[in-house]
Amino acid sequence: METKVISGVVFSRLPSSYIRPESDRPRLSEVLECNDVPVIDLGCKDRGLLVKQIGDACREYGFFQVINHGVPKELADSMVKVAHEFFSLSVEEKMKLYSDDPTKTMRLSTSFNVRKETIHNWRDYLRLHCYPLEKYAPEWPSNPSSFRDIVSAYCIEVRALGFRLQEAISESLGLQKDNLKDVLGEQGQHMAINYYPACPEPDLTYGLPAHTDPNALTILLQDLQVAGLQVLKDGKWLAIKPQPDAFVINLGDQIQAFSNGKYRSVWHRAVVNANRARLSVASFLCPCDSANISAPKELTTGDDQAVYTDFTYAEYYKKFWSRNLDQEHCLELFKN
Ligand SMILES: O=C(O)CCC(=O)C(=O)O
Repeated sequence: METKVISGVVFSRLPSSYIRPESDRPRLSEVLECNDVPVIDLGCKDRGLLVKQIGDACREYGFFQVINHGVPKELADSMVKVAHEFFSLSVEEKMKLYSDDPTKTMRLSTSFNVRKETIHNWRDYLRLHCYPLEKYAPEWPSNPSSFRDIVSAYCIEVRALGFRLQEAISESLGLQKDNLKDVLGEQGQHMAINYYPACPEPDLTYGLPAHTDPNALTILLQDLQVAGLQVLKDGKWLAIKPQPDAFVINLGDQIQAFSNGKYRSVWHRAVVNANRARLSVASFLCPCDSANISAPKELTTGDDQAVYTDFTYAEYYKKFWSRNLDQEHCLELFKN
């Protein structure tokens, strides 16, 4: 099939290139509603308690939600609004930005990696490099006209939030607060604005199939109106209900490696629905390419032998994009 954007195109049936084999469908009726995802109040004045809550969530779930996170509500709302406006542009306008080359620093694309995959996913996405802003913002879409200003302001706030979380995560491992950030080096920042149009046959396909994130930390802003994110816990898929004024935080593969496997980079997926389009904004903090990812010696002593070989982030990222999204955990390929 000629692959191009699906937002703004009307489909009465799901095209065959999106249909998963029977053994690999979302089985939506078996998914559990998850009401006990940790919701962590970052405004908590008791640092010890906050760090403990974050450590427990990282160990048991690999993801959590945060409230009182410091990102102004109006800014998060504007981010969602301008993202909707972008995906409401005409197909012709959007196609001007289309590329299926994952090395591009700004592109509108569809599915996941259309050059590699055999079955497509019911998603369009705008992928942006965001750090340093002065370098990348000038290449972002200029339509809608407010896009660059709103997204730039949002990126600055989200980066600061990510760093605060990384400090607490480092402390929760019994380390100095800057230890994790020091290993990750000058971090890159990417954004995926995901748009999942209403799907004529949502039982047969995914918005994004199960995957873990290759980066360090993901900060996800979800459309409040339409759920779709699911997380694997103890072998069961849990539906994460969007929570007002909250971000979902996912640990990525690099924090799993840094923590010597004590914390989990969680499998997650996005499912689609027949009635409404869904939008999410994922911000990824990524180690610098030359960062040497290895667990600190405090976490690899005694019985805790190093689980993974040392690798640079550039090596890891190349391996990740050379594969299909839903293969085995990429970190398995770096085990000792
Ligand atoms: O849309 C979502 O909720 C999940 C997005 C996601 O997993 C991603 O962009 O990697």
